[in-house]
Amino acid sequence: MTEPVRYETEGEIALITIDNPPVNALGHAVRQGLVAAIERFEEDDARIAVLLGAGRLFLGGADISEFGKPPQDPWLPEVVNRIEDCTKPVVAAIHGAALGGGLEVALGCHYRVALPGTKLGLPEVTLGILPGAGGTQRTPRLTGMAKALEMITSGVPIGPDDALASGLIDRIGDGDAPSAGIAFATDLLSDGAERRPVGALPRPTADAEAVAATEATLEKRARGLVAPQHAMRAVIAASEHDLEAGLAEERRLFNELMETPQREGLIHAFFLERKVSQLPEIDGVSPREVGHVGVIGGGTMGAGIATAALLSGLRVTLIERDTAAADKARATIEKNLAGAVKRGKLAEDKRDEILSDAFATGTDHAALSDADLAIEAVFESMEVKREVFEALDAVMKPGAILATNTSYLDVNEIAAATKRPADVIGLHFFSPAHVMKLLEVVVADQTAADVTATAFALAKRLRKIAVRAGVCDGFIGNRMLSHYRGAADRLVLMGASPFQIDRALTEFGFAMGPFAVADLAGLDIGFMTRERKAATRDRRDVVPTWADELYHLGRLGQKTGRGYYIYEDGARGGTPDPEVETLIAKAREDAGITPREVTDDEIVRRYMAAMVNEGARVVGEGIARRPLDVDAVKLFGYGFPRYRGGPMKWADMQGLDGLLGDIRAWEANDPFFWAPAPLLETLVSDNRNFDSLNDRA
Ligand code: 3H9
Repeated sequence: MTEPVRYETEGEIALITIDNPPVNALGHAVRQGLVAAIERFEEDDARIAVLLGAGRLFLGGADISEFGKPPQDPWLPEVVNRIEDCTKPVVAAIHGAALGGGLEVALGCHYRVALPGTKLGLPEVTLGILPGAGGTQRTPRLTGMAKALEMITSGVPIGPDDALASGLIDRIGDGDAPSAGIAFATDLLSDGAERRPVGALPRPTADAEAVAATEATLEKRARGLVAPQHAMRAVIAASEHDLEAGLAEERRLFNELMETPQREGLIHAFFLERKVSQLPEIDGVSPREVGHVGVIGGGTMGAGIATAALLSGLRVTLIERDTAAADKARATIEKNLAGAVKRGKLAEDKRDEILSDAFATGTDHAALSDADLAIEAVFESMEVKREVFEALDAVMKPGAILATNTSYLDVNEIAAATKRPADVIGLHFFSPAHVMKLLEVVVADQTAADVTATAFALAKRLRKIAVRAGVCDGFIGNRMLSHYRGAADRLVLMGASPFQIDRALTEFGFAMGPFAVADLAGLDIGFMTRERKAATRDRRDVVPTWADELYHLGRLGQKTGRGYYIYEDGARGGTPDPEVETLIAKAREDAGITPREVTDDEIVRRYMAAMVNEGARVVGEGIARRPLDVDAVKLFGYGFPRYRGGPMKWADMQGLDGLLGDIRAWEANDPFFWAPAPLLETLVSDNRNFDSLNDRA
């Protein structure tokens, strides 16, 4: 094993290199090595030191995997102080990224040079903590309060130009990091430059205006989040105290955050985002080449998929049934791309190039004869899908992948319409497909491993989070949705209103409640799903007759201006509709139910228990490989609050035995709906949690 911190000298310059792949996280061995290197530098003849990161970036921050374990000396704040106190000057030469504790180490150095393209940031709030190694005190001493508040409460990194202008770095270098560092150190030596500790700079001037602006931004963008508020207070402390007292306040606030469930949820989300694509079945399997993608169907979904593919540099041919429909799809894609230009995600000339060179429409499947992958996004009907797949099978080249964007149909049955079921897979995008992060990769019985690997590689290229799912009605996400929506419908019969339920769940942290979501998607979707399932429905199941009535009244949600809510003049936010309450009262009466008061707490408890119970079934049946796959689906496709980590993480944090106790109690009155998932029962009796299953294949 190589040393995590190397020490070399080049003439009068010492080079201290942190080499701890993959991201040079500041784990225990690195911290020890850094202190030892500084001590050695103080003792030898070198006059200036350059601190470097080996590999593709400078330093990725504190080692997040150490959080929650007993701390080991030296702590990062002590290491940063030790660098700052070094008796000879130290230069940070930054390339790639200096993030979190990594930037704090650079701020402990006396000078900073960064290469073009470097990201400098303090993203701790995205993990539910704050910069705890002096970042909240040293940053404002260099940049002033406004910039420091912005960087630290948003967590968004800045580039070197911005960093130079705001005083965070001293120079933008060229070449590689060692040469830029050595060049800067050489200049500093010839100028006779001395140590320049950031901590010795005067404390920043208080800035009430910047604080008020930050408060307003947090109110809008970070409601319910503790870390940005704490981070703001820590930065304010820099303007109120000397360094030592400011650092003590930073530590106090940092320690408080370390104890919060939000920190646990956000760090779980950080790791699952990376682990979700690590699957033994595709480990070491080479994906197939994909350069040309066919999309069949140019409705909202197909056009969104085509847009996502075009934005990531793929060639796209979109097939529609006639020229008019193809033109309409083209217009939708042009609108989507114009949106990307407006948001600064795409240059205007690049957009023109995409539309003229990379995009084509057609009305004949034969136009896909040289496509590497076709994604079908036509009407949700098995008959229609099978026809499309037969047509694709006839024209597509050997080795091409045939994918369906179905959201619940049986992918095995679709695959059986072709002579190449090994090349068939489900790619379930979420609308709008060029925006939503989630991609469910539905692996059918005969799907080849390299087809699955290609789906994961494609997701990465499209900058989406791919989650492996097995075949069942609704896969992971929609299968669970239909179950917990069932819990919401039961809560309505018990006495809660749809509006109270939505409010309680948005308070919990969901982006939207289930009834507002249904209005957005269209009430016809829920109605069709109920119709489709009618033949196989258990007679003990509850059918929301009031929702069916809304459908029959033509109240389909936002698109008709009325659904559960009323949308005046095309407004996106609705107001509760008293007529809905009347329909519900009638449904309760018909069912012989006397409504009772339902608390917000009970709403959350039942809704979440239903979600977790079905999630446990999904994992128990192998539809999701691991609980973290369920969490990823809900976080990236269903507006689940990231700071709660996902439903299975939430359940672990609540305690599975208590949750199972609730489910068993409700089961007594409604045994059909509340039967506990066998996996949940097993985990409780084995005294284990969902997380214990996350490392399995
Ligand atoms: C902090 O610094 C607190 C201090 O203020 C106070 C302390 C007292 N630790 O993302 P990738 C793993 S908090 C441990 O795929 P990329 C990651 O899980 C920290 N592990 O690479 C993955 O593992 P695996 C503040 C980490 O090139 C592998 O490295 N810093 C850490 O796409 C590759 O990661 C941050 O919040 C870590 N800090 O992106 C930065 N970082 O292969 C967090 C990564 O087993 N990191 N790993 O799945 C990032 O944003 C990105 O990883 C980075 C590289 C941009 C650095």
